[in-house]
Amino acid sequence: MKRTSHPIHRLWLTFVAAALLASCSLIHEFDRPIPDGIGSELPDDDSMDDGDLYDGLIAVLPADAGVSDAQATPMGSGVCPALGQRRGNVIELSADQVGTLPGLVEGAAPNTTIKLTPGEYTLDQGLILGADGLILRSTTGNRDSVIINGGADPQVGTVLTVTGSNVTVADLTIIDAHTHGIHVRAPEMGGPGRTGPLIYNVRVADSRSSAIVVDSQGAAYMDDGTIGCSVVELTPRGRMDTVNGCLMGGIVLSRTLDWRIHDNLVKGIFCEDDLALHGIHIASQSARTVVEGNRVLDCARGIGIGYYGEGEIMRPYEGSNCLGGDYVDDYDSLVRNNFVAANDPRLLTSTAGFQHGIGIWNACNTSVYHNTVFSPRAPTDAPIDIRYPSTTARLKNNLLSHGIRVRDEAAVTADGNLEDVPPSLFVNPATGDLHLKADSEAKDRGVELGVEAPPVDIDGDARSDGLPDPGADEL
Ligand SMILES: [Ca+2]
Ligand SMILES: [Ca+2]
Repeated sequence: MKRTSHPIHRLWLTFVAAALLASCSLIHEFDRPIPDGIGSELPDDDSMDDGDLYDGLIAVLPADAGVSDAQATPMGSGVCPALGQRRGNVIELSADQVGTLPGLVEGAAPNTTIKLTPGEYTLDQGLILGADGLILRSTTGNRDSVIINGGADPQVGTVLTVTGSNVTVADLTIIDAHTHGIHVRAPEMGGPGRTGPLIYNVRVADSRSSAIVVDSQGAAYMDDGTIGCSVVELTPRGRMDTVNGCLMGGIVLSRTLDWRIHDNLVKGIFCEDDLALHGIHIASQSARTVVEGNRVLDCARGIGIGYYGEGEIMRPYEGSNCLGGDYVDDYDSLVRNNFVAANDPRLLTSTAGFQHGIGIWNACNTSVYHNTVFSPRAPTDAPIDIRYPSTTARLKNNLLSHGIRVRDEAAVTADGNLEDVPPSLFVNPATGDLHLKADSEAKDRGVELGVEAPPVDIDGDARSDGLPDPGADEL
């Protein structure tokens, strides 16, 4: 662990060149349990009755096609089962009826399911999902079969605004939002908060501001939600056209409690001439977020827990041990089993470059276990960057291509981390596949975490041999 701010640049030019030429399929055979995540869980068929959302899993889907999806967690796998179907009021709509969609969605009764048949739905206004229990999804379960197109149109703005409790958006794609692809927030300042949104098996591509945003209206909060098994990406087409400069991230949570962000692929959140927010950015007094099993590729900053160094205390959390009076930007969050990789030459040569894989800034009581961070050259900060005096973090069994950095009087407990490891440990680091090679030197070199040990790895493989492998992958 380093306490210097001057990382040595090591350029593996031969390796990078090979990386650019390499191609590989990252589709694996999956036979794995759903992990015991902290926070909200996906509904399953054991908990269902007429009052519940889902009553059984539909057929397992094939893995989606496409470059990004080849690096995403396959749908139908143990950690990303297909969502079940719900009984009750179902409305089916096709793309030639898109003109009726905004009114239909906004006027829907609670617990309505709106299903879209395959096709492209080009909007002339955004959709407001305000009814409790509303579900918007495709008929097929395949997220590539339905595209909701925001046209980068200011009239449309944000494509989906979720204001109800227990709203589900699933199995579809959103492209070219002028603002956000999905914005989740309680409907009114001073009104009651909302809970329980689920965003699942969704792809959000080329939003011109942060792709998925969850925040509050004053003290009306949106808590206890899940964003899982989804793809968020920014391609060169969207990157050249952003609306707030580079003030944007992939998945951005503010003042939220008890969210779970799991098994997503977040890719390409960077700008050529400025510094973007994180691919997964949890800040502004959020608490108890679990960020696990995600692949964060080619983002200027990978995963951020806490961000602001000072501010006004807007949302204190009763029951947290972090209420010392100083401003804290995040409480009691957990980051585990994530892959973060930065290889894209456009990112590495951008003005800001690759800053850090995981940033813990002004975050109290944060656990960072079993993550893998790789880049072929040293990050501007570090693979894990810990800062600000209110930060207390536990870093255990992380596997890192460079050294951890601790600064600004942050307090860290570290054990079992492997730093400055070579790319030869990994299956294909140049594509972000940070699984361990069978003969990897990292095997079995972590420390026992006891009750804090994640029960499974990024694949859903059990961590049961008593000899933890550092990083997100257990062999
Ligand atoms: Ca092991
Ligand atoms: Ca594994």
